[in-house]
Amino acid sequence: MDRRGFNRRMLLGGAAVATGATSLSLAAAPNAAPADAAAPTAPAGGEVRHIKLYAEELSDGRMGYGFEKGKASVPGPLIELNEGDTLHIEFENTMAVAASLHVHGLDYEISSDGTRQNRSHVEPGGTRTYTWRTHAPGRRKDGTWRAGSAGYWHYHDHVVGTDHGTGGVRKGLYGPVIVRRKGDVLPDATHTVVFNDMTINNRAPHTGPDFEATVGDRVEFVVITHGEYYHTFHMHGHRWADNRTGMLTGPDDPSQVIDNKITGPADSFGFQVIAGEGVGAGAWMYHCHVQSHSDMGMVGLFLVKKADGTIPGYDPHEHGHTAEPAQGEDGKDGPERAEGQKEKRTQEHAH
Ligand SMILES: [Cu+2]
Repeated sequence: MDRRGFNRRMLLGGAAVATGATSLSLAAAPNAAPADAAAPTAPAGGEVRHIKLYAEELSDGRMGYGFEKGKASVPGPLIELNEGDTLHIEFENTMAVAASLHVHGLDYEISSDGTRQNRSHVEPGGTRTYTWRTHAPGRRKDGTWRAGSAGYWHYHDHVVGTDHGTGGVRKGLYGPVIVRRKGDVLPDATHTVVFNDMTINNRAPHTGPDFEATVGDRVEFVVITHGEYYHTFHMHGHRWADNRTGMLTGPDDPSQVIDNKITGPADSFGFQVIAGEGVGAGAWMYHCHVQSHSDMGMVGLFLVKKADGTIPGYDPHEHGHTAEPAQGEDGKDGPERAEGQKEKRTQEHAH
């Protein structure tokens, strides 16, 4: 199965029964759809899902979250919801220090805040269920408009090191959350870039992560910032809209189209691009555009291949970079996966 079809199935996952005929037909015949067919879109939410999440110490001193024991990664696994969904997360802290799970942007009661102040953290070896809820936008009884939960959000520890999780975040206890609205266009692949202090995804300088795609793929990026510094996220050859989805809704959408965005601690945003659209294949850089930061190694590659798999002008041995798979892809469907990134999309774990 091609990547497009595989990911679409993962996104729908256990929700297939609850979605309309349109989604089911798209999911059933991914290879038959011509390249210019309408993009698949997110279904309505309303599901109740249960997943497990572990906090683990990694052998190199980092800490990570993972859906399975022994599979923690930095960043943690992508968690996707549709507006209206509820997620119960059974969180197990396998570490020698207390930890927690704190989320941005979603609805949660104080008992799911993930802070010491209200005893919603988890002692070493302990387990706690955090509940995240989401809602669609709508009008309040007083006539004002209430925003929906849809957006590019993130989760992180709030306990390790200090009462703000400064030690946990520094060591890698963070990850992406995407809440989609019914009708949002679904990508072929999703990648997460976290500017954490002077690193990208806690990696050594000048070692990526690099992300692979083929010209024409719809690729989604989630960009999160943590730590002490402000950064600017820049991508070569590709642009996006500075709004909720990163995509224009039509010819009259007033959102600014950009290729560079300032981002500070705990900010998150996301967008989708068509790989190589109008510019072709290539080793397209993305990097922090603070000059000293890019010089110090806050840089990776968006490796956009031609249909035949080649990348003009690119010699991987020159850079020592290693490509990283999309979050949510299955290992057997793509290149060898980076450590701990073997989790399928969240919906796959719902039942
Ligand atoms: Cu920077």
